[in-house]
Amino acid sequence: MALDNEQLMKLYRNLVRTRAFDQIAVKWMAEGKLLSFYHPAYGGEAPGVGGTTFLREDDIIYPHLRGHGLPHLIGKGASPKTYMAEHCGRSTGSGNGLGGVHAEYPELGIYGGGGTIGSGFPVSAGWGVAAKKNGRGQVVVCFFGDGTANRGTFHEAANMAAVWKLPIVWVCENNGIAQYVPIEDAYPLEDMASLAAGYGMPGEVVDGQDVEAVAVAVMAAVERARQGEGPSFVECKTARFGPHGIGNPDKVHGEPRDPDKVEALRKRDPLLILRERLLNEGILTPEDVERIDNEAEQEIAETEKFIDESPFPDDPSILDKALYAD
Ligand SMILES: Cc1ncc(C[n+]2csc(CCOP(=O)(O)OP(=O)(O)O)c2C)c(N)n1
Repeated sequence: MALDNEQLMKLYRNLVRTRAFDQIAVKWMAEGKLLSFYHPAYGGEAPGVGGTTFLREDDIIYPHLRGHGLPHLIGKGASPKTYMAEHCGRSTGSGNGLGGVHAEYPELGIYGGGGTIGSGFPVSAGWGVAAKKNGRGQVVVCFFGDGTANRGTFHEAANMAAVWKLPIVWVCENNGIAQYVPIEDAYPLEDMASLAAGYGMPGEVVDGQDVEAVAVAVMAAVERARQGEGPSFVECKTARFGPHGIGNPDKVHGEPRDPDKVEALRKRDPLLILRERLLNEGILTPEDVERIDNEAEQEIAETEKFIDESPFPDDPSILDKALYAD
């Protein structure tokens, strides 16, 4: 599947919006506006944006922790306004200000998350069972990091998904480091996608800095799942340009990351790679670049106003609403 110009522009816009919101989250965290912790998506936005932008509205996703799912939520069409309000603990947030970093947009197939990494695997398998049973052709896309793939929950869920041919796409965002642990200390093979062979599903490696390559690979796996052919594994080789989380030292093995290596990673910025390509091919003009940047800035200004005007939750009865479905 090749993407048309309109689809490429959609990816570009979502990357720009993701980058802008990710950067403002870091700023708001420093200012104390953002109440929860934050793990920036910076440099690793393409798997989330590429893997969600062309999903069906009723497809289900489990977002990765980077940017607390901002790339995935923006790609899926969720409102960054209500998500950032959630991060800031406001009652207008997607979880009434009680969910913190976890987003809930049930109408978009986003049902929250968990702080325990790897908790997304079994719930994704469960959603896969539901999707298979209801016959509506929904697909589940579960995003996770390389370190998270080493949790036992992945292997249980991957096995069940394969045996029952569940409509699930496992998308590994491999940035080569799990907080401070380099992948070579935690995983014996070159590619995480090799894990797929153990469960009899296709495993593909893509350039995770090329958002189009991600979108094409994930959507092919999604179509396969929709046709009833079962799960697939897509590994996106990506990067993180900054520290694991705000307030964490940017270290590996207790030593600062090699600045030359970080600089080399930054040369492969997913946003700039796509921008350059679209400009070279005349799909995007310099005026478009400015307009899209301005639109993102405008969206942020509106979001900030919305947050500043939103109260913190203060009515205890909100807990009933949060715990029980109508
Ligand atoms: C069970 C569990 N152990 C440890 C943590 C703390 N923790 C949060 S993110 C993270 C690293 C995850 O690495 P990876 O899956 O590679 O994702 P990355 O952050 O590199 O994108 C760790 C250790 C946690 N949240 N849950």
